[in-house]
Amino acid sequence: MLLRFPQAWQLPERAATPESTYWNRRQLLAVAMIPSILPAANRNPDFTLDRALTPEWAATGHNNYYEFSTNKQQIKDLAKDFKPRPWTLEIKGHCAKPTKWSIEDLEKSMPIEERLYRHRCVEAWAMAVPWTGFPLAELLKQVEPTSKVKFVRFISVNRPEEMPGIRFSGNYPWPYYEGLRIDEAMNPLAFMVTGIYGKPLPNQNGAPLRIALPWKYGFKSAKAIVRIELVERKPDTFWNTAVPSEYGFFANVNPAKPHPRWSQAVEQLIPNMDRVATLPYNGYGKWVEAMYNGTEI
Ligand SMILES: Nc1nc2c(c(=O)[nH]1)N[C@H]1C(S)=C(S)[C@@H](COP(=O)(O)O)O[C@H]1N2
Ligand SMILES: [Mo]
Repeated sequence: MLLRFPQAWQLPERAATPESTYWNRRQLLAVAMIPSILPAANRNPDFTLDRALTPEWAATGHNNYYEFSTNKQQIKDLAKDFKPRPWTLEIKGHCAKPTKWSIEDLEKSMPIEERLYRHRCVEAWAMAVPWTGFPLAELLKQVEPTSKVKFVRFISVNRPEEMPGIRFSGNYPWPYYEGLRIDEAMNPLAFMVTGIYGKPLPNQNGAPLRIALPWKYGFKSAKAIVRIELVERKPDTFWNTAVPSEYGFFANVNPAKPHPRWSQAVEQLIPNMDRVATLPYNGYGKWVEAMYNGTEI
């Protein structure tokens, strides 16, 4: 019988080296590698999921982004030449310190973390993804809003030359714009997004900066945001202006309130379209219920 003894080069490094030497060397390597890799954002343990994460290819290949197309599968291709950098975000309106930042300034100065969030489109498809970003409240605090501020407006970029959907669907009120009440904007769930699956946000998901509001239908979460305005009056919003009978201002996820053309009681998880019961506030009642006193749901 032939007994086979592994050669040193066949052993895992762990087995051939004393444990402490191995780990020290690993730590040195890790330190040496830092400049060449993106620092991984810490995952915030407060946000857990009741379902599997959506595969990355599905979440980045099935999109709504009318500036490019109404065809969800084509947006990825149509958006590939969009230039998300250089980019400036401006905050103005009723505040002590109106400010402009480059996207790099935000990535450096804001407390970047990862959150697992559900995402529910008003059309009834849904996904669950790891977003990277920072709380909107942290950003708004920087400009010192005055007591006049009752609402916040978000304005998306307007680049018809890079966005065929703007060029060819002329009757929509471009650029895309959305709004929140100030308490909604300051809610810890309202999250500014710069990445997904630990990578920079792809163009089709709203690079370089979009918002995620997981208790509301997806259309409230504007992509490619260039300006935030702090205002006194309830602002108009893109979909409420375009089709007021179908899309409201609050748009909190509500299984009991059907869309005029379909039920909202069930949602379908991309990519397999598994059917799951829709939850009030998309399952985020614990964070947001108190803002609405039993109304708007
Ligand atoms: N500027 C802009 N933002 C937008 C939209 C859009 O068409 N334009 N679509 C909204 C809708 S309806 C949804 S469901 C989400 C989709 O985000 P996702 O493609 O990253 O899943 O983006 C929202 N934000
Ligand atoms: Mo949507």
